[in-house]
Amino acid sequence: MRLVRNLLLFALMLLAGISLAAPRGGLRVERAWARATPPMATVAAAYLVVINDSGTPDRLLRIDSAIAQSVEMHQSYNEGGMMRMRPIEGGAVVPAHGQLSFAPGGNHLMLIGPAHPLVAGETFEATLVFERAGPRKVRFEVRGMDGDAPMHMH
Ligand SMILES: [Cu+2]
Repeated sequence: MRLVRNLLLFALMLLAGISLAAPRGGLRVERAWARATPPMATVAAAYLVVINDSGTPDRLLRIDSAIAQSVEMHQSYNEGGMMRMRPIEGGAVVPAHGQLSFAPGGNHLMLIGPAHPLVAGETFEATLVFERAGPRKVRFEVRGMDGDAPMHMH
């Protein structure tokens, strides 16, 4: 009996340990995709949503990927009726119980100097580096150029 009880206790401890370790920052990355590019494109736009289920804010510091020379986080803003963009400095905040959204028409990821044209149906990998949650591998799906938003200008 004692052995059984000890085994049960051990199993409970294991479960507790696993449930504590599993959420790791409480972040989920969803809807990671990039827009297909013409053959000679020098930039490409990519999007994703980071959902924070925890009560602690985090920050997306940078994105590493072999798909481009660099990946910048860009913020869109309106200047005298013109939509313009600028890099988000110092990382992008993922609010507690909230989300960080990069979506067409708003903030976006800019792939500077793509290694090759992005072709619809292909995928590529990138690593998101968070201040608290650390590195996260994410797979982006490339979608056709005739997507749900117009191409934006640089
Ligand atoms: Cu941009």
